[in-house]
Amino acid sequence: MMKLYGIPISPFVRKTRVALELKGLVYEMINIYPGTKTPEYLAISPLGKIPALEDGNTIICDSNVIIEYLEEKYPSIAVRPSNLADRAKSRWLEEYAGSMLFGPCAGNIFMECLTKPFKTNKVTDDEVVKHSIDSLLPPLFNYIESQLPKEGFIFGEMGIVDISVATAIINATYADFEVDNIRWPKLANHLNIVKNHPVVAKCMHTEEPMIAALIKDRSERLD
Ligand SMILES: N[C@@H](CCC(=O)N[C@@H](CS)C(=O)NCC(=O)O)C(=O)O
Repeated sequence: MMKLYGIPISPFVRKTRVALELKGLVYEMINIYPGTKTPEYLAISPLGKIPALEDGNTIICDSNVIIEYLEEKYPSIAVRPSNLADRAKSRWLEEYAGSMLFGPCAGNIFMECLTKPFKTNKVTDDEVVKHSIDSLLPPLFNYIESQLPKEGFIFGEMGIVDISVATAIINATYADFEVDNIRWPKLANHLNIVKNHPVVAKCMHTEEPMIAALIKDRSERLD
C-alpha cells in the first residue's frame, strides 16, 4: 500500500490527500511533523519537508511532484481538466496558490495564532497576522477572484486546482480568519463548496483532533 508521510493539518498534505482520495486510491498515512530531520526521514525527504509519498520502491517528495506522478500512474480518474489549455491554467493557479497563499495564510495567520504558541510557548505576533490580513492577502485574493467562475468549481468538477486554491486558506480559517464575502464573493463561495465536497470534508474530519488541541490551547492562553 502507498504510504503518505506528513500530518493532516498541513496544507500541502491536505492537497495531496485530496488527490489520492479523488482518484480512489488506498494509502496509509504515516504521521511525520514538518521539519523532521531524523536520518530515517531525511532518507525519504532530504529537506525534511512534508508530504512525501512511498509507492513500493519509489519515493517522491513535494505535493506537486506527487500529484504529477499520481496523475500519470492513475489516469483513469483525472484531477485536472481534459482540455490542454485548461490543464495549463490549472497548473498555473495551483502554482500561484501554493507559492503565494501558504506564507500569509498558513505561515503567518495559522502558525502565529495556533502552532507557534503551542510548540514554543511564545505569544502570537498580532502585527504579523494583521499585516497578512490587511496588506499581503488582498492583492492575492483580488487576482484569484478574477480567475474564478461565477459559481461552482473552477473547471466544472472538483479538481486539484480547487483544493490548491483553498488549502492554505482553510488553515487560516482554523485561526478564525474569514474571507470577506463582500470583497471576494466568488472566493468565499468557492472556499465553502470546496470545504463541503465529500472528499475534502472526509480529509478535514481527520484533522479535527489536532485542530481541537490547538484551539483549546489558544483559548486557554487568551483567557
Ligand atoms: N513545495 C512543497 C512545500 C512543502 C512544505 O513546505 N511543507 C511544510 C509543511 S506544510 C514543511 O514540511 N515545512 C518544514 C520545513 O520547511 O522545514 C510541497 O508542495 O510539498
